[in-house]
Amino acid sequence: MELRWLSLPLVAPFRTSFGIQTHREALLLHVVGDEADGWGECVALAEPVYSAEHTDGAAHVIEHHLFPRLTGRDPSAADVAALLRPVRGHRMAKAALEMAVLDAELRAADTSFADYLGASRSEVASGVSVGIMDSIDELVTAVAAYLDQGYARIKLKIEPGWDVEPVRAVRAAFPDQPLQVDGNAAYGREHIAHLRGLDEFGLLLLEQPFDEEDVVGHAELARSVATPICLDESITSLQTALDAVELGACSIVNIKPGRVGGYLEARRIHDACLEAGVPVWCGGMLETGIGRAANIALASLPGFTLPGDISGSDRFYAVDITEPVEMVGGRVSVPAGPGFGRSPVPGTLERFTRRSIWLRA
Ligand code: OSB
Ligand code: MG
Repeated sequence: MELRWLSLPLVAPFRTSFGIQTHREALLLHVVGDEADGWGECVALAEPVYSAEHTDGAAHVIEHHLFPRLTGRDPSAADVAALLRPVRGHRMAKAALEMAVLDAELRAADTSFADYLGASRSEVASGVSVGIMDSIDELVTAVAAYLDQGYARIKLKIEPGWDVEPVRAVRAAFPDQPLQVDGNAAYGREHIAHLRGLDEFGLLLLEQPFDEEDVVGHAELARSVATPICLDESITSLQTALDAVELGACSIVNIKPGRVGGYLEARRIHDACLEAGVPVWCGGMLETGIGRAANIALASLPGFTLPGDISGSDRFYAVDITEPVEMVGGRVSVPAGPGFGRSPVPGTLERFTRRSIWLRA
């Protein structure tokens, strides 16, 4: 297996409550199988500011703790999570490894991920996540441009000092557009009364305002505001998803395969939420075409009833490392090819690769 560190420039800086990104430091895994190769993408960010994982940490864990647990076993993707279970946490690292194995396995069987999942939709609704900006005018202009392109839903990043007024301005400019906000854990329970100020804007949801560990705080918030609460950072597994719903901490779940340890666990969360009547949607981590294509297939399962953070490749990248994901009329197409449906374009991959190492089975 090969590990590749890439650096892709973003079309514009992306600012959230936890920092400003100008590049995507991506980590790709390339497994060379007997019958087919497979690609995985680790969604950890360059710094551990969204969650505890980060790119170099994930690479270290994959090289020294995860990959050695698979060598000599030739596991099926369905066995990977169990083999890696002795290692605590590091879910994004585990997810990337399972993803690469699953891609190779599906390619060998000439099966698409959507067919493997049994999903039936051929396209899914495409939303866009809009960063924090320097002024409200700049934000309204950016949102107008995304709506002109056709995006089916707008998500605004918020933080203390950038919430009620920017949302008021966007809502006033676009009274009927589906709109939601994401606090990325920048708030605390002391902000509950303030967050009630968002209730008048008819938001689809308020995503993860409090700390990852403050599930009880989110339950208190959910009882105190009219806007539905959705959790992102707090949902790290099927168990934590079920617990959060049972506690009343959220009524909607953001599913990010990397955050929960892989696409197979993501599928289990989807199934349980569908059964429980809890709407889910697919989050994003500025994936390259590899992870973006995989997310589209996942989001074609029937419980994904809200538009995902699955925009076209050009929302973040002038040049993607794969054939780009295209958003047309607010929708993106479910890949039909084998595996996750996208592979790196060789020259482009080399152009953005900073470093690579081989791990031998
Ligand atoms: O909280 O959803 C988030 C990006 C990086 C880390 C966390 C988040 C995000 C986004 C962007 O909101 C989603 C995307 O990839 O479009
Ligand atoms: Mg989020």
